[in-house]
Amino acid sequence: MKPEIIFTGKGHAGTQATLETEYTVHKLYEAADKPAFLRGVGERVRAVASFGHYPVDGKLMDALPKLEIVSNFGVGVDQIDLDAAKKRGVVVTNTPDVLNECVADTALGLILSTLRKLPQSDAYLRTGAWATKGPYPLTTSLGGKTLGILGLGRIGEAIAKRAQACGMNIRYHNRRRKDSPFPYDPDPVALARNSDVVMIVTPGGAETKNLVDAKVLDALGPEGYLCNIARGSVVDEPVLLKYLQEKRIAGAGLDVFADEPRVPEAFFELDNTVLFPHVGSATIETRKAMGDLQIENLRLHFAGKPVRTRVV
Ligand code: 8YV
Repeated sequence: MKPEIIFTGKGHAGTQATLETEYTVHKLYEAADKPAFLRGVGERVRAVASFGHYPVDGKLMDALPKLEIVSNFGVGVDQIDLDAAKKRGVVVTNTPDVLNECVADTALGLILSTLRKLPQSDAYLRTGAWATKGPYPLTTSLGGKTLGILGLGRIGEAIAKRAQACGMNIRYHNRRRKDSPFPYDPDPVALARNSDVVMIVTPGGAETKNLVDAKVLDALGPEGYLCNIARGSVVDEPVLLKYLQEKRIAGAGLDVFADEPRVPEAFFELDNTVLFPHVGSATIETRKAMGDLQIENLRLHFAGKPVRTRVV
């Protein structure tokens, strides 16, 4: 008998196809009546394969009394209630490291696009403005500027390497200082005050919710830029929008948003903002590597072996 598992979201096609050959899969995201769906299958389900932002909370875990493991597709587990999992003895795994370089590439692309207004200059040419209005207006260089990394973990380190290659100086803030050659700022406001560009690389969740607020944006100032490759929840989004509209910061580059895939349309009107649809790790190679790791964690668990990348 194949173990019975649940998909919480429509995710990476190759990964889900492989899982459907190895397990009896129930697709929660397709259920019109989720409580009825869970009453129907919940007693038999031993694992959740988590895709996207659907909350894997205590309520869902209680509907799955035989739940043993939540295997997440992605490094961020802010949609999973880790305390609830711990309390119930449920193992949680994620897919770290295999995406570090790819996300860091996207982060550099975000910095380049935001400071050099690359998408805007592309649109300028495509609309014929180059021929009618002349050269695209000058923008600003990366070289010599200070990049403040908010959350210097493994992805943050990979971003720092790329930014240094572009001539940027690096500083950082973490909850705790780490062994690093880069200057440390004791809080996000100090980091923003000392930086030209702040790149958010922290985990999402309650601990970092609205960590970047009006005080941080005031410290960043009218010549400062904010980039976010982490989670939309880390920024007070309505405040950020207001600061961009009033040019109280110079610009923003955002790959993540508070209520994805819904993005406030007021952002679309802004010329000082670059918007990506959460493509940080979205390459063929990286998403396959993430899926392979998610699958491996499930296989190891059901073989009675230690999982590869355990969170709790
Ligand atoms: C993916 C991510 O967009 O790994 C994460 O935490 O945010 C990205 O890699 C996400 O995992 C896709 O569901």
